[in-house]
Amino acid sequence: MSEKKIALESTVIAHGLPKPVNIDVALELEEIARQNGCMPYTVGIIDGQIKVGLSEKEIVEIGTKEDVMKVGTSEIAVAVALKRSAATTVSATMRIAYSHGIKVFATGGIGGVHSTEYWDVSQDLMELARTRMVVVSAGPKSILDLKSTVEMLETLQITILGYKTDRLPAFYCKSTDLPLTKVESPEQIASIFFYKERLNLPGALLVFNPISDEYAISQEDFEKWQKLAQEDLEKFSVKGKGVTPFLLSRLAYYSNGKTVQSNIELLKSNVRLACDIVCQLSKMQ
Ligand code: PSU
Ligand code: MN
Repeated sequence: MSEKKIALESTVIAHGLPKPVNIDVALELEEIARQNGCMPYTVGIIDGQIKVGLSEKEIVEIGTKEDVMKVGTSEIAVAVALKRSAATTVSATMRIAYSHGIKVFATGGIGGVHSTEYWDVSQDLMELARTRMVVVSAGPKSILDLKSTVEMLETLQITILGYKTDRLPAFYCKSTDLPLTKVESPEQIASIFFYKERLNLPGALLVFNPISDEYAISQEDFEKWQKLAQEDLEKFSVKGKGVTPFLLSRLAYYSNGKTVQSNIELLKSNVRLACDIVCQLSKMQ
């Protein structure tokens, strides 16, 4: 039987979580994958070299150094050519992992449509539209314009499933009022993916796994902190790639670390579900 592989990304390590817990989390996620019968491959770029499976030393490097780039698919070649070290986002991680034959990927929250007054739509969506992988996340990041993100996912023909839920989860928040197709088990997810391959249908199977009750943040608390974080974004005129990391760090500040704890727990839960899906897929092949 072939090895059971899951991909993990490195932007959440370098730019999503605060130092130094980021490194502990990255290593713990890998350990959870192993305990659940899978080999973790954390994707990143070290001095221009694409790594599918960063070593512990490389994870520490990506999680510590200050000049680590954040690259989506469009900047992979830039980091390689200029021999830079880079953390890969959902889009770049998918592109690289897919070309190495990995079919299942676990992350925290996907990128999407931001609520800025100008056009800011994550590259994640384009990659999800063209690359056939199972991607497990806790929903679009709550900092996004969720309605527009869902519409955009639909336009791009991305298959979306709610794991044991028929309402869109939104990262730290367990649920919204946006409807979803519900699935009940990793078996069902694996069989939908099996048919996506069999029928030669492109694009990701995006599985939204809601954060557990214990770590979920109430809509009310989230909105309070989000308002303050958005005000800071405007005050400091942060733009482009900086937007997501900036908002996440301001939310961590205003929530007194609560959002960080939630982010860590949802990541762990997504890795567990991703492993269950890989195990089901390997039974089907
Ligand atoms: N999930 C997390 N934390 C993160 C991210 C995801 O829990 O920091 C990262 C992912 O790498 C995702 C990126 O691809 O945020 C989206 O960034 P942007 O909005 O700039 O495309
Ligand atoms: Mn953006």
